[in-house]
Amino acid sequence: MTTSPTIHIRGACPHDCPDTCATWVDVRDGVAVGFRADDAHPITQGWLCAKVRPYLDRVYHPDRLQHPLRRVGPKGAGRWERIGWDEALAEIATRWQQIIDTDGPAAILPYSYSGTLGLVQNVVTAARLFNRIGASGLERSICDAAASAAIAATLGAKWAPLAQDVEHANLVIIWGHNPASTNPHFMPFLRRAQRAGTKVIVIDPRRTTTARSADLLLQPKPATDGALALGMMNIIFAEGLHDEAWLETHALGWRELRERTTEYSPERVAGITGLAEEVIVALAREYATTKPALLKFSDGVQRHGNGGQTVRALLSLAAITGNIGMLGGGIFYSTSGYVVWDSEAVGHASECPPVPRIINMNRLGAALTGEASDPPIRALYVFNGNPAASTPNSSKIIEGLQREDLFVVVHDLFMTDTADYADIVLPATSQLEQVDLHKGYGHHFLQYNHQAIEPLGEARSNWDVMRALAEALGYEDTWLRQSVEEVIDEVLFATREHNPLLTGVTLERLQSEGTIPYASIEPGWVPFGDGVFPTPSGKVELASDAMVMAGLDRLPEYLPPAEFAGRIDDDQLVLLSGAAHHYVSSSLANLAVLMRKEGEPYLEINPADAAARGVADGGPVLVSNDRGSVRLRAIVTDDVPLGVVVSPKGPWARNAADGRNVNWLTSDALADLGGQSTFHSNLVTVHPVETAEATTGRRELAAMPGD
Ligand SMILES: Nc1nc2c(c(=O)[nH]1)N[C@H]1C(S)=C(S)[C@@H](COP(=O)(O)OP(=O)(O)OC[C@H]3O[C@@H](n4cnc5c(=O)[nH]c(N)nc54)[C@H](O)[C@@H]3O)O[C@H]1N2
Ligand SMILES: Nc1nc2c(c(=O)[nH]1)N[C@H]1C(S)=C(S)[C@@H](COP(=O)(O)OP(=O)(O)OC[C@H]3O[C@@H](n4cnc5c(=O)[nH]c(N)nc54)[C@H](O)[C@@H]3O)O[C@H]1N2
Ligand SMILES: [Mo]
Repeated sequence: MTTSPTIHIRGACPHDCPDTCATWVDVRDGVAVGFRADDAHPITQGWLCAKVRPYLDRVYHPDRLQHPLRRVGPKGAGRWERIGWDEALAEIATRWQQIIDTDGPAAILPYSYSGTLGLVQNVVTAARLFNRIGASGLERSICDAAASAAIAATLGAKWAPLAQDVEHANLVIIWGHNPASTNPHFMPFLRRAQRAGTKVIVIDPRRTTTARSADLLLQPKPATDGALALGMMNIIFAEGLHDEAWLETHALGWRELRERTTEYSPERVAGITGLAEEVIVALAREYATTKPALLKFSDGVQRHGNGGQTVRALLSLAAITGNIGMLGGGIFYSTSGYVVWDSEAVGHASECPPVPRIINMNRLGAALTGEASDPPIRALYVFNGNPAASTPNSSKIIEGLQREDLFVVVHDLFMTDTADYADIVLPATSQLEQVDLHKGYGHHFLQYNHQAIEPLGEARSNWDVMRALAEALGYEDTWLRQSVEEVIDEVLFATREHNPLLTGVTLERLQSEGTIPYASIEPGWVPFGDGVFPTPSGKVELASDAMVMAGLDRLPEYLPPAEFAGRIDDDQLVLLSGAAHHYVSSSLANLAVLMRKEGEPYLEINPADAAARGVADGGPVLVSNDRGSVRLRAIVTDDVPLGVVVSPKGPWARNAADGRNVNWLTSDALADLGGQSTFHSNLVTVHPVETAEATTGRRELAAMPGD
């Protein structure tokens, strides 16, 4: 017997994570038999995270959708018939055309976000066909909108240092961010720095995995970080620890900011944050006098009603201490601003009708149930997303998805919580079955993903489905017919024209080298190192007219989120719902090996809060608020402080006994900036399931934000 040779094909991890790992797929006889990390990649460094290591379990999962399906029973009843692609495409095109004729193209809403982050299978697919149709636009603000807008206004661009350069920091503050779970390939660099003497401080209400290995953990009350940062600045200015020379040259509005910070005395900030005055003073002094100091945050800290102003306050801290533009110091949020794909090449919008209206994705449930009325949404097309599981205020979304007059198409690899409510379900390829180009948001590399195996069953990639739908609708534009490689070539060429970081980057080089660093960015390189900021003034804008236009104060300020200000019941706890260690949002949350590791969906609760409610460790609890309720398993732990409970995102509702997940509780209220989601600004009550229906008396007053 002869064995066929194993071939090795370069790829990129497509999931929503700053690491964007470089991978290898080992293929024998057309079957993927190995999935590995690239040893040579400076960030991936030869290892994959716990989530992605068993990736072939996802690719060859027995539940992979293999062919198009049409609903035969009532919506959500799970009864389907197999149909062919031609029939599916013709039915979608006919229904959409009818809707366009009666209600106009604005009645069609595409919904997509982060299933894959690839240029073609995500960015371009989300734009071209829907631009051509003139469909409703989607405001993609579920994740990072407030921080992105705050950074654009203050610094001008989302630029960050190289992960490797954390070794030059003497102090790292990780603020409302859990990289041990959410940015794992940053951790070895942080550890190395720590061993060489860098101090690491974590600021998070929860004792996270990241916090366990830090030198210090500070646990402010949720959503009070803006006040903490302003309080630190109060001390820094009062003690003359600010860098006046740097501010004079590089910043706009620093004197106004100094004036503003006088409102945030250590005493007042201690009252707001729950941290002791001495702790706040010591933190301010340490941050201002230990240089370089790196402030690393991600998205958790901005997912509150006051997220935009909170991020402005964090950025201001780095500016007033002159840390920006210094090797080892500054702000590490995201590297995504280095290469911004040329939007005309991506979407060809100038050749299309104008976008008739934009629906905020966080308001999907509201939009489907009446908020979008002129015209009402009649068709929803979901790909790269699982809103029934991942978008806030799920019960509204389910209510909307059940509308008899709404035509829902879902394109996914699996029968997800959202696909459950579809009229037509289309099977999608996995990353191993498609071609794409990726750029990391935590590093400085482009990654090319080659197709490694043939599509499973009749699965098709996002771009292939878009092309087929364009054809079924009769559009003849060449940019709706290109191959994936042609799309990459076009967007790369257009972007390279105005971005020197892509100098010398070609499709051919990407295909042969797989990983290509941005030109001229290498270890030791410092963002904003030349002191020039791509803002209107060319300076760091601490006071900002753009923010006034966006409805905020000119200066950073602290206001409690509306959800907390409207608190009516002292029995309520603040629910934080961040990333699960073993899933990426709801993706991968159907892999048995990962579900075993993550365990049954849980709620972490402080021992005193548990005792006050008769909640036992491991026992079932009903967690509720006026948006809904969900049953979870209690984990009684002092990893969470009094007044705070934690339940991560990710678990699928359809796998839970009550058919729900944590997003039945989360708010679809928008934050102060960018139409941002507010996943962490939630008040809930918690009861053991036995007494869930009983009315409970008033409890001891728990520590709450805003107190
Ligand atoms: N394993 C894993 N990795 C992921 C993801 C995943 O689902 N799983 N998701 C990916 C995506 S989509 C994103 S956007 C990123 C998110 O990356 P992160 O922002 O690192 O993740 P989160 O867990 O959402 O939030 C981080 C921390 O914010 C804390 N937090 C909440 N409210 C506050 C507050 O008011 N103040 C402070 N100081 N801290 C607060 C939470 O306790 C949490 O520990 O991760 C990406 N990586
Ligand atoms: N409670 C709570 N909820 C949250 C958050 C939170 O912190 N707390 N975080 C929010 C954040 S930051 C984010 S970014 C969102 C993410 O929300 P979504 O973008 O909706 O992400 P997922 O839930 O992972 O769903 C992605 C879907 O895309 C599918 N998919 C993957 N690859 C492909 C492909 O190539 N083609 C097609 N057609 N489908 C594909 C996957 O199988 C999966 O079902 O979740 C948000 N939800
Ligand atoms: Mo996200």
